[in-house]
Amino acid sequence: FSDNKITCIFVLGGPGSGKGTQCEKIVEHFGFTHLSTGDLLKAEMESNSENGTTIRNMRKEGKIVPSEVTIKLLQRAMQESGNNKFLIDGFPRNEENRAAFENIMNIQPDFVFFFKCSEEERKRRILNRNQGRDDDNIDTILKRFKVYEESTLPIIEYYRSKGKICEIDAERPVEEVFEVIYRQLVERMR
Ligand code: UP5
Ligand code: MG
Repeated sequence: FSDNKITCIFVLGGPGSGKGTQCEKIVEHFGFTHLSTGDLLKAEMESNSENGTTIRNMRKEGKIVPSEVTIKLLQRAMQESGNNKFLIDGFPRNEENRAAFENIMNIQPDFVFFFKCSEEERKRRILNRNQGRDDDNIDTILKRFKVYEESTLPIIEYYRSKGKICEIDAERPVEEVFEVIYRQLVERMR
């Protein structure tokens, strides 16, 4: 990683695989700005913007919001951060997201963390989360899982074919997962 270029790491993995949890820990130790597109979209929805209704409806069905909406929010957050090192959590989720990001932003990820975790464990985690997320009900959870399998797994395979996947066993306890991530980051940022 050089200082004057943008460093970008995508963090992908199924709903409940621990993307947000691990990104927060990475931020404590490395100088990244953490941008969860799911959180950015939720904030946009709650701000009563013109896209609010679209986002609310898509979230309820676990569907992927069109990239023009998501990328606009990402661009704004990246500019406002004043940083040049980004952890982009939960994006790109499908081919349309991926192509639009690479074309519009002209940024390629340095690499992609892929959090591998069984559906059973992810379901358990989300149902235990209990933070009042509008999409943490069993109906929507199953839809999110399906969309992930159909649309996001192919993106992971795309980056694997480019040699950019850093696969993490995300089934283990939070601290153990983070130890592996920490070592990977130290190694890759040398
Ligand atoms: N937990 C975490 N790690 C654990 C561990 N190792 N062991 C035990 N427990 C662990 O973790 C989930 C829960 O598990 C927490 O309670 C945590 O304490 C515990 P979290 O870190 O929140 O997992 P994460 O992978 O971030 O799960 P999240 O539910 O956020 O994933 P999603 O990908 O489903 O949600 P996101 O917010 O990214 O997207 C929501 C919706 O927004 C999507 O369904 C979609 O409709 C829309 N969206 C778009 O359209 N476009 C986008 O680009 C992004 C989102
Ligand atoms: Mg999350």
